[in-house]
Amino acid sequence: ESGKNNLPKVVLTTPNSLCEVYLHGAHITSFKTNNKKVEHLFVSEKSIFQDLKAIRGGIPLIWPQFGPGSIQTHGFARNIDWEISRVFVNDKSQSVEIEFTLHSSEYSQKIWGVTNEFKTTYTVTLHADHLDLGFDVRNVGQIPIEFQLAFHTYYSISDIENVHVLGLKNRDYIDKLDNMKIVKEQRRELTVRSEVDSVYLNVVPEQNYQPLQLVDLGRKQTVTLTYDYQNIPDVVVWNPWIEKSKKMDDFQDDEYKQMICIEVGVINKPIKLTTNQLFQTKHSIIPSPMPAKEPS
Ligand code: TA6
Repeated sequence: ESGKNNLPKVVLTTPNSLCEVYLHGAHITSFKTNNKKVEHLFVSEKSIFQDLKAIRGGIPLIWPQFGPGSIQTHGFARNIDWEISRVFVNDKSQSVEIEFTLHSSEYSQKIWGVTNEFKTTYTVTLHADHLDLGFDVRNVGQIPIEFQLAFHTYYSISDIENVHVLGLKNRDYIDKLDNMKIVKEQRRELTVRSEVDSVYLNVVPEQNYQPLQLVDLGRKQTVTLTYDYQNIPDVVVWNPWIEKSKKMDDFQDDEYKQMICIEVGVINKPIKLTTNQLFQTKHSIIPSPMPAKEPS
């Protein structure tokens, strides 16, 4: 169907859940559970739905660069249209799956700077109570390709003062607000009371592993983020706070209170793919009602 600004989008539903994806950037803009009543993703009221511009919110696909790339910040995958290559309804698991494909083109080669030949597929699987994302890249050219990847998810929250992130204690992070200094995270509960832009490195399970979770005391809800930590081990936490929000033309000044980005990806050590090599990874977003009391 046609979405904002008449951009084409698909809407996936199960009896309990809903997911909306624009072909532009294969960009997920809505993921609802609880009988389609609870929206887990934030999209800015001022988001601009037009070609060559990323939608502000939802799950931007950051590929093949994270950060200031050759020509576009955060790569080109989120700025161009993908095509739908498969839809699959799985009655057994009560899920519905859609696959998007992006082929290399002169546009991507211009942006990427070299004549890379790739076939990238992005699979979105909506379950009754969670969302599975799969991202595959095959190098179908004659030269090696190198890339970063991040699922740049904007979570919708009751208020920034009500939330904290679990699972990052004792992890090293690059503080992008302090000259890329590497700092060890001391906090079990990571709260946000000012601008934050941190790239946590190699967040892989250790003994008595605390899963990566976003706890929202206002919504009485926890979202657990699971991911293929061998391939996408890095985790970014970002909130623009007041000053940065004012500088973003596709973001309202006070919207920093309603969102937090927790982005799983591979940033610090880019992936290298030789001819015909296949990279595959996956990431799941699993909301659940918060336990009556925090596990001790
Ligand atoms: O993931 C955090 C970040 O890299 C921030 O530095 C900020 O630039 C944010 O992404 C949004 O970037 P965008 O290009 O979508 O405005």
